[in-house]
Amino acid sequence: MNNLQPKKEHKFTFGLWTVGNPGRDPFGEPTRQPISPVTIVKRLSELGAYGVNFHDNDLVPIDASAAERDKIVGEFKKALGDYGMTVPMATTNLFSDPVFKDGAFTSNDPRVRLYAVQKTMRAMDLGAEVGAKIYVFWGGREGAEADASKDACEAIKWFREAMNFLCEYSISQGYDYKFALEAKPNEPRGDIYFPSTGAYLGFINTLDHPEMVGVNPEVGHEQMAGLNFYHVVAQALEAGKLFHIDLNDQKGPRFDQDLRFGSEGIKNLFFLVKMLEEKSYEGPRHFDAHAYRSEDEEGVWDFAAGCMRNYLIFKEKARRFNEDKEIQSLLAEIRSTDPAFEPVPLKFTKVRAEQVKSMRFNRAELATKRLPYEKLDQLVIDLLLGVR
Ligand code: DIG
Ligand code: MN
Ligand code: MN
Repeated sequence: MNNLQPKKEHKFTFGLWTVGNPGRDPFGEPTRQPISPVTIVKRLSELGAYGVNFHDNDLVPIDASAAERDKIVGEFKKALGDYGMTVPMATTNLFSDPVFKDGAFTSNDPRVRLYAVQKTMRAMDLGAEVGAKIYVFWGGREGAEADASKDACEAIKWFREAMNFLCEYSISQGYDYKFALEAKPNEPRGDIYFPSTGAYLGFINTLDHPEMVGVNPEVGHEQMAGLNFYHVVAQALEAGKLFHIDLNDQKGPRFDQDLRFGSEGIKNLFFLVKMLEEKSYEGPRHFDAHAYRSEDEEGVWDFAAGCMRNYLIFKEKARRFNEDKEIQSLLAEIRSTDPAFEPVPLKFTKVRAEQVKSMRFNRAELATKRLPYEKLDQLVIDLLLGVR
């Protein structure tokens, strides 16, 4: 199988925090030395990536002076130019600093809520300065352990007023951002508000500028809730709200593993890639994942290469699926119906309503239709395992 070399046209991106993850976890200290943003830009470009993303503090430390900020941003912008890399997305770290211990936009303390908006505006300025056009919001601390502590309806209102204010800020600054909301059911909070992409799709329509706001589904986050990620993304894509996507992998419902893309859920991610490619998703293929804690720095770059390689393997397998005569003939059989059947278009008119109501169906006969899904699914397994 050739054409597995990542190219800029594939739009593969990584967050500075992903390949820069030092291997810390809740039960252990870092196992790797930090990697500078300039080194990350260089190495990812050499691997064939298209761009990098960042939280404000991945690039500029929270207490950096204005002069330090300008120096860091200057070096970063030079590296982007030197290595031909872009910054499609930026986001805010509203979860690491202790000030956000009870949430950011949904903190019980109005001072913290306003500080979170201020921090986000400054991070939006930074993102715009390096060309980002997508702005992600992951509310990692927007939630609760003790529900007595916060009125969940009030928390949603606080979140909405922050989003409405920041949409207006983007418009007033001429940043032309597309906001992408990222869901997660829990961790680090006991429960996180807006636990799934579907929850956000319902929330977006309550905003003042719903047209500016979409979603950023992450594989592992939906799978933590036991959901089928391919189905989740299909709804977002079909609604025109897939503004960004966080690709990684997960061994089913457990803590957020952020594993190398394609390392676990092979069949589900195959159908995901097939859909992204065939439904002309135009956004970045962002890997929000990190290497195993046991890896050294070389292993980090093996991890990054593996994410992109697996995406391209699934893309090539999708091409073979579409060219596979046996698979396509089975699909034609499954989707066939009685040639004499005259369907009624479900575009309502009173005439059509009467037509549908007066149609005669033979339930017993309909129930006899053959559905060779076992054979079809086995052909997919054969395809993915390289047997056909
Ligand atoms: C975690 O999955 C979150 C944070 O890493 C970040 O805010 C967002 C950006 O993709 N994903
Ligand atoms: Mn995650
Ligand atoms: Mn993410």
